Amino acid sequence: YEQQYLDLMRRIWTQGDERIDRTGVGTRSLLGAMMRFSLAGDHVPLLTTKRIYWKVAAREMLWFLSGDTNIRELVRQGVHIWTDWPLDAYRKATGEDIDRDTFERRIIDDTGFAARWGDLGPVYGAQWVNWPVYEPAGDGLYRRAEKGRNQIAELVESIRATPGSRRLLFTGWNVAEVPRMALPPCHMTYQFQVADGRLNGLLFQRSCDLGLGFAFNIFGLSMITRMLAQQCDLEPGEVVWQGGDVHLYLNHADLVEEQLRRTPSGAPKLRINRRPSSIFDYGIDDFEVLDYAPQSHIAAPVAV
Ligand code: THF
Repeated sequence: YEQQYLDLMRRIWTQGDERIDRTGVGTRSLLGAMMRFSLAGDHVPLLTTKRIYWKVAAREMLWFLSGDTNIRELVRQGVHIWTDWPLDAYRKATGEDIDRDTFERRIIDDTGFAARWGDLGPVYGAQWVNWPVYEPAGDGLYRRAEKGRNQIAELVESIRATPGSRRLLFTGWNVAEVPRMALPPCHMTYQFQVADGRLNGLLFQRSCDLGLGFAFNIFGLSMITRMLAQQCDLEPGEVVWQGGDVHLYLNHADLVEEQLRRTPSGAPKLRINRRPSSIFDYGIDDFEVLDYAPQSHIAAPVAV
């Protein structure tokens, strides 16, 4: 199954359109790609041609579902993948040449600092479980309702009540709020389908860092599909990944060349050890990956 990924990587590296992107690093890029992976028999599309820290991806997914948009809880759990954006904003705003570790320490130790500098704006979690709703406040004015829409809770209800629906989806792309986000959602729309007692999951990702982020995003899609299936008494089916702008950063040359020399090995499985009482009650210890014997980790810088 992983060959699809390596083939796409090779195609973009050799044929992608080279341009300077938003980050200034430069990419080779292609518009439009699709991959499919089966989740049957607990299989999970976890890359084996390099080690993926799947617990980092799992903690990130649980953080999205909690509705949190501040990096503090992630940093507390030893997850550093979102630190670079607040750190960059802090450095630009203050001119202070603070290093990453010191910044993260202050986020953990100082509640006020975390509130001021650790928040990413109304990103994923905010839209997933608390999409803003406005209600009439008289005189043609509207005010923001105290409680927003919980797309995830509504999705669970919809899968159970109307499994044949073509509207089983949630999205982070809130047009009105995109300008206030530290980064507009990359993995932006998730859609589900019930077929023959199985739950299939699809992700549309408008922008994909194929060398780094993809592995996390496909694991996240598989994980939430498994969780939803469990909550709705369905078997896991397959996951479909659709990429918009799929790219490789030019400073990932070593990673790309090394990974393309490797051959996929083994078939990892994801096990959920418990059935929590709702989609919001899962914890990291509920997840276990089996039969994962990846090849060595390949370090690569993240473009901010
Ligand atoms: N920006 C860019 N340029 N790439 C991305 O993948 C990306 N994301 C999120 C938001 N912006 C992005 C952040 N997610 C890593 C993994 C996921 C990230 C960001 C960084 C990363 O550095 N992974 C390393 C080390 C993991 C670790 O230290 O635990 C790896 O080797 O996998 C895509 O959602």
